[in-house]
Amino acid sequence: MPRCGTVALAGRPNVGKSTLLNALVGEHLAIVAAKPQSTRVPVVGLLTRDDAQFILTDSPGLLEPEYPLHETMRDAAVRAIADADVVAYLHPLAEFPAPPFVEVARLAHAPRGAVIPVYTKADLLAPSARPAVRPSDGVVVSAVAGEGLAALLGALGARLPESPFHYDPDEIATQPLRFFAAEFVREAAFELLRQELPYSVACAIEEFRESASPVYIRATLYVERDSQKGIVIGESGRTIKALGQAARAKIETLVGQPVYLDLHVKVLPRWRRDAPSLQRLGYAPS
Ligand SMILES: Nc1nc2c(ncn2[C@@H]2O[C@H](COP(=O)(O)OP(=O)(O)OP(=O)(O)O)[C@@H](O)[C@H]2O)c(=O)[nH]1
Ligand SMILES: [Mg+2]
Repeated sequence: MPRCGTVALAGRPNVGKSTLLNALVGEHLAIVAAKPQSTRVPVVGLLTRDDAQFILTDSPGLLEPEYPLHETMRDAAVRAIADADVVAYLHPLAEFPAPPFVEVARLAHAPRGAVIPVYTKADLLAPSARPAVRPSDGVVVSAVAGEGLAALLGALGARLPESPFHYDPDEIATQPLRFFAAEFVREAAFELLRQELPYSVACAIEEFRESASPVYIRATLYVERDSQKGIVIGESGRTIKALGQAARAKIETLVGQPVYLDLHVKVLPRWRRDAPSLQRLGYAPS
Protein backbone atom coordinates (compact mmCIF):
# COMPACT_ATOMS: atom_id res chain seq x y z
CA MET A 1 0.00 0.00 0.00
CA PRO A 2 1.40 3.46 -0.84
CA ARG A 3 1.62 6.21 1.75
CA CYS A 4 0.18 9.69 1.37
CA GLY A 5 -0.44 12.48 3.86
CA THR A 6 0.15 16.03 4.96
CA VAL A 7 3.34 17.35 6.52
CA ALA A 8 3.26 20.78 8.17
CA LEU A 9 6.57 22.67 8.16
CA ALA A 10 6.24 24.72 11.34
CA GLY A 11 8.42 26.76 13.66
CA ARG A 12 9.38 30.28 14.64
CA PRO A 13 9.78 32.96 11.96
CA ASN A 14 12.91 32.81 9.79
CA VAL A 15 14.02 29.28 10.74
CA GLY A 16 14.03 28.16 7.08
CA LYS A 17 10.57 26.62 6.51
CA SER A 18 10.03 28.06 3.03
CA THR A 19 13.59 27.30 1.92
CA LEU A 20 13.12 23.69 3.03
CA LEU A 21 9.80 23.38 1.18
CA ASN A 22 11.49 24.58 -2.01
CA ALA A 23 14.47 22.25 -1.54
CA LEU A 24 12.20 19.23 -1.02
CA VAL A 25 9.93 20.01 -3.98
CA GLY A 26 12.87 21.07 -6.17
CA GLU A 27 11.17 24.28 -7.33
CA HIS A 28 11.02 27.83 -6.00
CA LEU A 29 7.38 27.88 -4.85
CA ALA A 30 7.46 29.57 -1.44
CA ILE A 31 8.93 33.03 -1.02
CA VAL A 32 12.13 33.28 1.01
CA ALA A 33 13.47 36.39 2.71
CA ALA A 34 16.33 37.35 4.98
CA LYS A 35 13.79 39.21 7.13
CA PRO A 36 11.35 37.23 9.34
CA GLN A 37 7.58 36.97 8.78
CA SER A 38 7.74 36.71 5.00
CA THR A 39 5.24 33.83 4.73
CA ARG A 40 1.70 35.03 5.43
CA VAL A 41 -0.44 32.15 4.16
CA PRO A 42 0.37 28.45 3.85
CA VAL A 43 1.99 27.31 0.61
CA VAL A 44 1.49 23.70 -0.43
CA GLY A 45 4.15 21.75 -2.33
CA LEU A 46 3.81 18.16 -3.52
CA LEU A 47 6.54 15.54 -3.66
CA THR A 48 5.97 12.00 -4.89
CA ARG A 49 8.81 9.54 -4.36
CA ASP A 50 8.41 5.86 -5.17
CA ASP A 51 5.46 4.76 -3.05
CA ALA A 52 5.06 7.90 -0.91
CA GLN A 53 3.32 11.18 -1.65
CA PHE A 54 4.14 14.11 0.65
CA ILE A 55 1.68 16.99 0.81
CA LEU A 56 4.01 19.60 2.31
CA THR A 57 2.54 22.73 3.87
CA ASP A 58 4.87 25.65 4.50
CA SER A 59 3.23 27.68 7.26
CA PRO A 60 3.69 31.24 8.60
CA GLY A 61 6.18 31.53 11.47
CA LEU A 62 4.78 31.01 14.96
CA LEU A 63 4.78 34.43 16.59
CA GLU A 64 3.06 36.49 19.25
CA PRO A 65 0.42 38.47 17.29
CA GLU A 66 0.78 42.27 17.48
CA TYR A 67 -1.88 43.25 14.94
CA PRO A 68 -4.71 41.60 12.97
CA LEU A 69 -2.53 40.38 10.04
CA HIS A 70 -0.39 38.54 12.61
CA GLU A 71 -3.53 36.94 14.03
CA THR A 72 -4.51 35.59 10.60
CA MET A 73 -0.94 34.29 10.15
CA ARG A 74 -0.94 32.53 13.50
CA ASP A 75 -4.43 31.06 12.91
CA ALA A 76 -3.28 29.69 9.53
CA ALA A 77 -0.17 28.12 11.09
CA VAL A 78 -2.15 26.57 13.94
CA ARG A 79 -4.70 25.16 11.46
CA ALA A 80 -1.94 23.64 9.29
CA ILE A 81 -0.44 22.03 12.40
CA ALA A 82 -3.82 20.65 13.54
CA ASP A 83 -4.56 19.21 10.07
CA ALA A 84 -1.16 17.57 9.59
CA ASP A 85 -0.41 13.86 9.73
CA VAL A 86 3.18 14.79 10.64
CA VAL A 87 4.63 18.07 11.92
CA ALA A 88 8.20 18.93 10.95
CA TYR A 89 9.22 21.30 13.75
CA LEU A 90 12.03 23.44 12.38
CA HIS A 91 14.61 25.05 14.64
CA PRO A 92 18.13 26.31 13.83
CA LEU A 93 20.87 23.82 14.66
CA ALA A 94 22.88 26.69 16.16
CA GLU A 95 20.20 26.93 18.87
CA PHE A 96 20.07 23.21 19.75
CA PRO A 97 18.15 21.90 21.65
CA ALA A 98 14.76 23.19 20.51
CA PRO A 99 12.25 24.13 23.22
CA PRO A 100 9.13 21.90 23.39
CA PHE A 101 6.93 22.41 20.32
CA VAL A 102 3.70 22.99 22.28
CA GLU A 103 5.43 25.91 24.04
CA VAL A 104 6.66 27.53 20.83
CA ALA A 105 3.28 27.02 19.15
CA ARG A 106 1.45 27.91 22.40
CA LEU A 107 -0.87 24.94 21.94
CA ALA A 108 -3.14 23.69 24.71
CA HIS A 109 -2.31 20.08 23.79
CA ALA A 110 0.00 18.15 21.50
CA PRO A 111 -1.06 18.03 17.83
CA ARG A 112 -2.70 14.92 16.40
CA GLY A 113 0.29 14.14 14.15
CA ALA A 114 3.78 13.11 15.30
CA VAL A 115 6.18 16.04 15.82
CA ILE A 116 9.67 15.55 14.33
CA PRO A 117 12.30 18.14 15.31
CA VAL A 118 14.26 19.30 12.25
CA TYR A 119 17.48 21.21 12.94
CA THR A 120 18.07 23.67 10.10
CA LYS A 121 20.87 25.73 8.56
CA ALA A 122 23.50 23.12 9.48
CA ASP A 123 25.87 24.62 6.89
CA LEU A 124 26.27 27.71 9.09
CA LEU A 125 28.17 25.67 11.70
CA ALA A 126 31.69 24.34 11.27
CA PRO A 127 31.76 20.55 11.85
CA SER A 128 33.64 21.09 15.12
CA ALA A 129 30.98 23.54 16.36
CA ARG A 130 28.03 21.25 15.70
CA PRO A 131 26.12 19.95 18.71
CA ALA A 132 25.82 16.17 19.00
CA VAL A 133 22.30 15.44 17.73
CA ARG A 134 21.20 11.86 18.27
CA PRO A 135 18.69 10.29 15.83
CA SER A 136 16.12 10.35 18.66
CA ASP A 137 16.63 14.15 19.00
CA GLY A 138 15.62 14.87 15.41
CA VAL A 139 16.99 15.28 11.90
CA VAL A 140 19.78 17.71 10.94
CA VAL A 141 19.41 19.44 7.56
CA SER A 142 20.76 22.19 5.40
CA ALA A 143 18.28 23.15 2.70
CA VAL A 144 20.94 25.31 1.07
CA ALA A 145 23.58 22.54 0.91
CA GLY A 146 21.05 19.74 0.35
CA GLU A 147 22.26 17.95 3.48
CA GLY A 148 20.00 15.55 5.37
CA LEU A 149 17.04 15.80 2.99
CA ALA A 150 16.91 12.07 2.20
CA ALA A 151 17.03 11.24 5.92
CA LEU A 152 14.27 13.78 6.56
CA LEU A 153 12.03 12.27 3.88
CA GLY A 154 12.70 8.84 5.36
CA ALA A 155 11.63 10.00 8.83
CA LEU A 156 8.55 11.84 7.55
CA GLY A 157 7.52 9.11 5.09
CA ALA A 158 7.56 6.43 7.79
CA ARG A 159 4.87 8.41 9.63
CA LEU A 160 2.55 9.06 6.70
CA PRO A 161 -0.68 7.05 6.72
CA GLU A 162 -1.16 4.22 4.24
CA SER A 163 -3.35 5.70 1.55
CA PRO A 164 -3.65 6.01 -2.23
CA PHE A 165 -2.09 9.18 -3.67
CA HIS A 166 -4.30 12.29 -3.54
CA TYR A 167 -2.58 13.99 -6.50
CA ASP A 168 -1.06 13.13 -9.85
CA PRO A 169 2.61 12.22 -9.14
CA ASP A 170 3.80 14.89 -11.64
CA GLU A 171 2.09 17.77 -9.81
CA ILE A 172 4.15 20.01 -7.53
CA ALA A 173 1.62 22.64 -6.42
CA THR A 174 -2.06 22.96 -5.63
CA GLN A 175 -2.48 26.75 -5.63
CA PRO A 176 -3.18 28.69 -8.85
CA LEU A 177 -0.44 30.52 -10.76
CA ARG A 178 -2.00 33.88 -9.85
CA PHE A 179 -1.36 33.11 -6.17
CA PHE A 180 2.34 32.60 -6.90
CA ALA A 181 2.45 35.73 -9.07
CA ALA A 182 1.24 37.84 -6.13
CA GLU A 183 3.69 36.12 -3.79
CA PHE A 184 6.64 36.76 -6.12
CA VAL A 185 5.81 40.47 -6.22
CA ARG A 186 6.03 40.39 -2.41
CA GLU A 187 9.30 38.48 -2.55
CA ALA A 188 10.75 41.14 -4.85
CA ALA A 189 9.54 43.77 -2.35
CA PHE A 190 11.44 41.97 0.44
CA GLU A 191 14.57 42.00 -1.72
CA LEU A 192 14.41 45.61 -2.92
CA LEU A 193 12.68 47.64 -0.21
CA ARG A 194 14.38 48.54 3.01
CA GLN A 195 13.64 48.35 6.70
CA GLU A 196 9.99 47.84 7.60
CA LEU A 197 8.51 48.70 4.21
CA PRO A 198 8.08 45.09 2.93
CA TYR A 199 5.75 44.46 5.87
CA SER A 200 3.37 47.12 4.53
CA VAL A 201 3.33 45.59 1.04
CA ALA A 202 0.54 43.37 -0.23
CA CYS A 203 -0.26 42.34 -3.78
CA ALA A 204 -3.52 41.59 -5.57
CA ILE A 205 -3.73 40.13 -9.06
CA GLU A 206 -6.48 41.97 -10.95
CA GLU A 207 -6.16 40.14 -14.25
CA PHE A 208 -4.25 37.03 -15.33
CA ARG A 209 -4.53 36.14 -19.00
CA GLU A 210 -2.70 32.86 -19.50
CA SER A 211 -3.80 32.52 -23.13
CA ALA A 212 -2.14 35.83 -24.06
CA SER A 213 1.41 35.84 -25.43
CA PRO A 214 3.26 37.03 -23.44
CA VAL A 215 1.08 36.01 -20.47
CA TYR A 216 -0.61 39.23 -19.29
CA ILE A 217 -0.75 39.95 -15.57
CA ARG A 218 -2.19 43.15 -14.08
CA ALA A 219 -1.31 43.51 -10.43
CA THR A 220 -1.74 46.08 -7.70
CA LEU A 221 0.95 46.51 -5.09
CA TYR A 222 -0.66 47.94 -1.96
CA VAL A 223 1.10 49.98 0.70
CA GLU A 224 -0.39 51.61 3.79
CA ARG A 225 0.58 55.29 3.42
CA ASP A 226 1.17 57.92 0.73
CA SER A 227 4.79 58.35 1.82
CA GLN A 228 5.36 54.62 1.24
CA LYS A 229 3.84 54.89 -2.22
CA GLY A 230 6.45 57.50 -3.09
CA ILE A 231 9.29 55.27 -1.93
CA VAL A 232 7.98 52.22 -3.79
CA ILE A 233 7.69 54.20 -7.02
CA GLY A 234 11.10 55.82 -6.49
CA GLU A 235 12.80 58.60 -8.41
CA SER A 236 11.43 58.68 -11.97
CA GLY A 237 9.74 55.31 -11.27
CA ARG A 238 13.08 53.58 -10.85
CA THR A 239 12.18 51.43 -7.84
CA ILE A 240 8.85 50.12 -9.11
CA LYS A 241 10.51 49.32 -12.43
CA ALA A 242 13.23 47.26 -10.75
CA LEU A 243 10.63 45.58 -8.54
CA GLY A 244 8.48 44.69 -11.55
CA GLN A 245 11.47 43.27 -13.44
CA ALA A 246 12.53 41.12 -10.49
CA ALA A 247 8.99 39.83 -9.94
CA ARG A 248 8.48 39.16 -13.66
CA ALA A 249 11.64 37.05 -13.86
CA LYS A 250 10.46 34.94 -10.92
CA ILE A 251 6.98 34.47 -12.42
CA GLU A 252 8.43 33.54 -15.82
CA THR A 253 10.54 30.80 -14.24
CA LEU A 254 7.44 29.20 -12.72
CA VAL A 255 5.09 29.78 -15.66
CA GLY A 256 7.73 28.73 -18.21
CA GLN A 257 6.66 31.46 -20.64
CA PRO A 258 7.33 35.16 -21.21
CA VAL A 259 5.20 37.38 -18.98
CA TYR A 260 4.11 41.00 -19.21
CA LEU A 261 3.61 42.33 -15.67
CA ASP A 262 1.54 45.49 -15.50
CA LEU A 263 2.22 46.65 -11.93
CA HIS A 264 0.46 49.56 -10.20
CA VAL A 265 0.92 51.00 -6.70
CA LYS A 266 -2.03 52.01 -4.52
CA VAL A 267 -2.57 53.02 -0.91
CA LEU A 268 -4.88 50.90 1.23
CA PRO A 269 -4.69 52.67 4.60
CA ARG A 270 -3.73 50.47 7.55
CA TRP A 271 -4.65 47.28 5.65
CA ARG A 272 -2.71 45.12 8.14
CA ARG A 273 -5.13 46.16 10.87
CA ASP A 274 -8.35 46.23 8.85
CA ALA A 275 -10.47 43.05 8.67
CA PRO A 276 -12.23 43.81 5.34
CA SER A 277 -8.88 44.66 3.70
CA LEU A 278 -7.30 41.47 5.05
CA GLN A 279 -10.17 39.48 3.61
CA ARG A 280 -9.96 41.21 0.27
CA LEU A 281 -6.21 40.46 0.08
CA GLY A 282 -6.77 36.77 0.82
CA TYR A 283 -5.28 36.82 4.31
CA ALA A 284 -8.43 35.97 6.23
CA PRO A 285 -11.06 33.31 5.66
CA SER A 286 -14.13 34.98 4.09
N1 LIG B 1 22.81 29.27 5.41
C1 LIG B 1 21.53 28.86 5.32
N2 LIG B 1 20.56 29.78 5.29
C2 LIG B 1 19.29 29.34 5.20
C3 LIG B 1 18.95 27.96 5.14
N3 LIG B 1 17.62 27.86 5.07
C4 LIG B 1 17.14 29.12 5.06
N4 LIG B 1 18.14 30.01 5.14
C5 LIG B 1 18.04 31.48 5.15
O1 LIG B 1 17.26 31.89 6.26
C6 LIG B 1 16.44 33.01 5.93
C7 LIG B 1 14.98 32.68 6.21
O2 LIG B 1 14.58 31.62 5.36
P1 LIG B 1 13.02 31.33 5.06
O3 LIG B 1 12.97 30.05 4.32
O4 LIG B 1 12.37 32.53 4.46
O5 LIG B 1 12.50 31.13 6.55
P2 LIG B 1 10.99 30.91 7.05
O6 LIG B 1 11.06 30.02 8.24
O7 LIG B 1 10.14 30.45 5.92
O8 LIG B 1 10.61 32.38 7.50
P3 LIG B 1 9.12 33.03 7.74
O9 LIG B 1 8.26 32.62 6.59
O10 LIG B 1 9.39 34.48 7.73
O11 LIG B 1 8.66 32.50 9.05
C8 LIG B 1 16.73 33.31 4.45
O12 LIG B 1 17.70 34.32 4.38
C9 LIG B 1 17.26 31.99 3.93
O13 LIG B 1 18.12 32.13 2.81
C10 LIG B 1 20.02 27.01 5.16
O14 LIG B 1 19.85 25.79 5.11
N5 LIG B 1 21.29 27.53 5.28
MG1 LIG C 1 8.49 31.34 5.11
